[in-house]
Amino acid sequence: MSSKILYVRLPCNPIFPIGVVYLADRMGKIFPDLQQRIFDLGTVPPVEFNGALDRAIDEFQPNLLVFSWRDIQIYAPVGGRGGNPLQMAFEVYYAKNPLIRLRGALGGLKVVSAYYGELWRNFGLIKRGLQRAKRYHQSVRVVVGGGAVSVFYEQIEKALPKGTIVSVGEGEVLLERLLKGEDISAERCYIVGETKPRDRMIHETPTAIEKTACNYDYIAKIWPEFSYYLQENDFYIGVQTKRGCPHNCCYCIYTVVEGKQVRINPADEVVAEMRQLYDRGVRNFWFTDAQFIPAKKYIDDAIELLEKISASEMQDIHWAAYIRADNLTPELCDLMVKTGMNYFEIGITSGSQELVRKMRMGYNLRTVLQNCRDLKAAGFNDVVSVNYSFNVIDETFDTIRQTIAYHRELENIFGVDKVEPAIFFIGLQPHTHLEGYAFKKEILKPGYNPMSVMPWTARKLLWNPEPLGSYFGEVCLQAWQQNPNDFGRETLKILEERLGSASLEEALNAPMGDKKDNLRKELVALT
Ligand code: B12
Ligand code: SF4
Repeated sequence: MSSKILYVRLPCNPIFPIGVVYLADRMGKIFPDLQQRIFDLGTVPPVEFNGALDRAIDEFQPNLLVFSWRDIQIYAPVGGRGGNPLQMAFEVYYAKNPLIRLRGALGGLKVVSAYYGELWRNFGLIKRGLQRAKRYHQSVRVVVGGGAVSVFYEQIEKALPKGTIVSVGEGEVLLERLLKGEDISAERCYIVGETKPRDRMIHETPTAIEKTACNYDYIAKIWPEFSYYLQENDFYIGVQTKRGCPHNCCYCIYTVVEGKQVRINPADEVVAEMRQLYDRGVRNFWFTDAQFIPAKKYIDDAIELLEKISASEMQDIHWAAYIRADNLTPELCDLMVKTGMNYFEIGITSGSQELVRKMRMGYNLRTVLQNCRDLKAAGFNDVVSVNYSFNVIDETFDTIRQTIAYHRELENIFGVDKVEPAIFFIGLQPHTHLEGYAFKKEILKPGYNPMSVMPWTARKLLWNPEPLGSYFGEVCLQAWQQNPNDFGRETLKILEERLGSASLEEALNAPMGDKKDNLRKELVALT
């Protein structure tokens, strides 16, 4: 029987479903006669999810259902899913005023029920899709994958129908093998009720594939709603230029999901893909790489790509990406500005070199500053988002002061209004060094459920351990109260008022030695 694949992107905020687009493109190239259809629940209003899924299945009658699940975690310092989950959690855990605690609890209840509601709704959609498709093909198979599945592949087993293939990381090779009827046991996957995920499966190296430009003429044929993403002209459409990240940042799982081996997509193919989107009116691109310039040795690849974009006559485009700003050169900075980079995120996590080293991030903060100066000199005048996650490992009042000094220097370079401090607290993820650290410190016990948002577990997973946890809790609550619309800047302002700032030199040097005694003394003095 020939295969008919229906790709169902499970409900998601409207982010371009680049994962299923790439999968369908690749399968279409390998199997030209294959019948495929993309169905994106991200473009469907919630009340219509069930009906729309039924209709898509009735119309297409697939015998292979590919479900793509993008995100599950909700610990973001922004609104959504019934409120600001970080704020509500902090109100419950740290507010002294019982009324605020109550408000947090009520809000938290809403967020928690929305979270579990969405989880069960998605599992329900998978089961429903399977039942419906069985009307047409008893032997229909279900495969699930995507970012959320890669992170939580071990936890979702219990909630999925028997026989579901659960995939970790990239799905191209797995789907190809499935369609060829080949053995899939060596792939990063398991089958619910038949096989178990291998120990440390996520750490297995993904198989490299040669990426070619996505054929958007083909995609438009198999995806009737493609134009939905072309209507808004401020929408950033995903384009992947490479896969993999060689770093070891203690809280990050990208480096295992995508693997440490960086695989560069040929620059000509990337440009050809952008060109097709450009011709359809797209002007904003998000390079969806874990890191656009993962290490120094990939600078030349980034230069080649940007030179080719520059030569392509797509002059009025903008692009954004996660950028390790320690890997820039003046030439690269010029090209970034020239090709229209108008937003980037630097995840330095802390402005203290000492902590950056302890978190195994491999950043040299002095180099980052120098490169930012080069970028400014090249004419970059847009917004840079700097991600700080306080209190990851061994934070002290001194390291907070250093972060303040560092941030103020970034403001000196780019301008206060151009540097957006995004204050996160890490949502602890499985298979990371930080998880290992939490086991060692007995904050978590092996066997905990990383998907749980029940208050007693969430308190540990929303990483903000004592002795500084309550202190940060109190500062953040004050920031939300004083200036909820500028939470990041307000938090830094309060911290500076309370603790002062270090000198920049202190921030940039990573002195060895134990500051814990100082921290204890300062905490006692504050209480
Ligand atoms: C780039 C990125 C962003 C960009 C997206 C920009 C854009 N316009 O596209 C920005 C910064 C906006 C972003 C935001 C968020 N993101 Co994000 N993001 C990523 C990142 C780095 C890459 C995603 C990507 O597009 N990759 C390229 C495409 C081609 O790969 P893909 O979609 O994963 O698809 C491949 C595989 O997953 C697989 N696959 C996909 N579906 C299926 C289905 C089957 C059956 C099979 C077999 C395989 C398969 O094959 C595909 C092709 O190889 C990932 C981390 C990572 N390294 O993967 C996180 C990630 C997807 N994000 C994540 C999250 C949580 C978020 C946020 C919700 C964060 C927050 N709390 O605010 C937000 C909001 C997103 C939203 N829906 O509104 C999580 C999701 C998992 C989770 N923890 O819940 C990830 C995995 C990071 C993480 N480890 O936590 N993100
Ligand atoms: S550089 Fe970024 S993507 Fe790479 S391991 Fe560190 S946090 Fe993760």
